[in-house]
Amino acid sequence: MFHRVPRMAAAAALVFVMAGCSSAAVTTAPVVTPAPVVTPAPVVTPAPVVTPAAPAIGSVVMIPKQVNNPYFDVAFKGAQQAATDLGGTLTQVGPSAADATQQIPFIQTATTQKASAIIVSADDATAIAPALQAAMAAGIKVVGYDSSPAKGAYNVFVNQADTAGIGKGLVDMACTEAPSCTGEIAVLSAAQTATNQNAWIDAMKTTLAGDTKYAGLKLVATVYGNDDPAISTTQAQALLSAHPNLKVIVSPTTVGIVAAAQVVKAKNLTGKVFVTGLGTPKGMVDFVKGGQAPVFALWNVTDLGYLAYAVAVDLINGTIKGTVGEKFTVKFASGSVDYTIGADGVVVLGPPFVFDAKNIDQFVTSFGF
Ligand code: RAM
Repeated sequence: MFHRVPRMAAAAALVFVMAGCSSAAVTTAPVVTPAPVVTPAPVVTPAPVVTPAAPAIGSVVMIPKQVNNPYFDVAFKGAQQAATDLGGTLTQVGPSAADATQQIPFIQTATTQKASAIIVSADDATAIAPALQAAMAAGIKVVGYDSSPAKGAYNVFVNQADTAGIGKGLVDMACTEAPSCTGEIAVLSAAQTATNQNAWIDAMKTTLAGDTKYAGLKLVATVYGNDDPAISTTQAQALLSAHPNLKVIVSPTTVGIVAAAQVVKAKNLTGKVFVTGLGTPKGMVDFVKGGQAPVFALWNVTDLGYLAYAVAVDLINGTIKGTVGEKFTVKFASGSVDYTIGADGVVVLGPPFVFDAKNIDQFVTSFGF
């Protein structure tokens, strides 16, 4: 095999020989090494990176227990903010009374209109279950919030707080308000069929029976105001007439607690009968300051709506399926929170806040509802 000597290399070798043979100064032309011939690399246009398109979020329908309840308006605002942040279009529709029979047609219409997700607070867990299962069979994601549909009739239920914790919190607040944690207490609830209300009342009974600390408290009645201001007022008045020794009305509903506090005030029973439960800071601030309801609790309802919508988006995208142990993160305006889906597909927003004279003004401002 022959190696070709490049021509210029040969010429350079020749110059060295000549310089070595003679002492005479020989001027030689400088050896110019030509630039190597560079074959330009072919221009390769990189293949575009193809990211599979995320499914469009589409239309999400929010169905509260009832539409004319300020609590659900706040949750809807939170969900609207999430729709702005995460995409999709959101509508809220629902019955004007907290009634499952009236709630079902809204679920059916959302199914016919091929919503991508339904976010629903159940007026009655089992009554609305078949309509929700039909929606799921049609490929619609179902997210329960606030009041749970029956198991198997939702993909994820967004619970506002731990149920047993709410029950214990309600009893503890009644214990604080009743003189020496003693006397008759009664519950003014919402609809008789409301899953969340009934679960909290059951948890209250478990708490009352489970600790001698509460032995002095006697639960004498549970009545239902249907989350209707007029019915709640009548029920509160009836409680006071039927139980003249009543010390505390516990109302785990934002509508009932206001009605009860108004009745106590109007009947000049301030300081004799106390009200507690779950209410909004704005709705209750005057009664905290007026002494009718020194302490009560709630969660951030705006965040509840935001979380429910974020879960719907993750289900639509397929990021989560609603399986126990799945993790996801939600970016609230206040910061990111990590969540894990628990037993029965339940996600818990977080612990509730307790309001009293010391912090109520601050919460009226920070919550804004
Ligand atoms: C009412 C509704 C709702 C409940 C709140 C605290 O507005 O009954 O379901 O979670 O109060």
